[in-house]
Amino acid sequence: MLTLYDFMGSGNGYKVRLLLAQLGVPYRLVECDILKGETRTPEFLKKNANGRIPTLQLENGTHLAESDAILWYLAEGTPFAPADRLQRAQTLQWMFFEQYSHEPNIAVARFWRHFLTKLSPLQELDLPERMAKGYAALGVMEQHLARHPFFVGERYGLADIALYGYTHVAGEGGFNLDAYPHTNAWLARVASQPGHVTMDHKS
Ligand SMILES: N[C@@H](CCC(=O)N[C@@H](CS)C(=O)NCC(=O)O)C(=O)O
Repeated sequence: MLTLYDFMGSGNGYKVRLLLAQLGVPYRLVECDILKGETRTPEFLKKNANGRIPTLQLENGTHLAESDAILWYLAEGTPFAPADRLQRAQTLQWMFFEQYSHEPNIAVARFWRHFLTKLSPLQELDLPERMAKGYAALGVMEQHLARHPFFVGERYGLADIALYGYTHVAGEGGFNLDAYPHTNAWLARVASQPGHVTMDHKS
C-alpha cells in the first residue's frame, strides 16, 4: 500500500490527496506537523532529503517527493493525464507555471498570513512583492479560463488539480478573487467533479 506523508493544511499535499481520492486508490496517511519541524528530523530526511511534504512512499519502498511529480506518477495511464503529446506538454507547462509563478507567491503568502502568528521583518518586506506576483499569476489563469473550461484539452485533468490546490484557498493569503469571475467559475467546476474531496479529507 502507498504511504503519504502529509500536513493537512498543505495545498501541495491536498493536490495528491485529491487525485488519490478521485482515482479511488487506497493509501496510508502519515501526518507530519511542519510547524513543529517534523519533516526536518534525521528520520524524515532519509525519506526526502529536501525535508518537505508531500512525500509518497511507493509499494517497493521508494520515496517520491514534489507534489507535481507525485501527481504525474499517480495519473500515468489514467484519464487525468492526457495521452496526446501536445496536451502532455501543455499539462507540464501549467504544472511548471504553478511551481514557479503561482505557488511561491500564493502559497507562501498564505502560509505566512494563515499559519504564522507574526511575520518576521524580512517577510513583512517581501509580502507586497509576493502579493503582486500572486495576482499576476491569477491574471494569467483568468485570461486562459475566459476562453477554456479547464487548463488542457477542454477537460478536467492534472493541470487543474495542480492549480486548484492553492487557488481555492488564496483568500487565506489575503488574495481577493472578486475580479476573477472565470477563475471562480472554474473553481466551482473543479469542486463539482466526480469524487472531489475537500482539503480536510483524510484517506
Ligand atoms: N515544491 C514542493 C514544495 C513542498 C513544500 O513546500 N512543502 C511544505 C509544505 S506545503 C513543507 O513541507 N514545509 C516544511 C518545511 O519546509 O520544513 C512540492 O510541490 O511538493
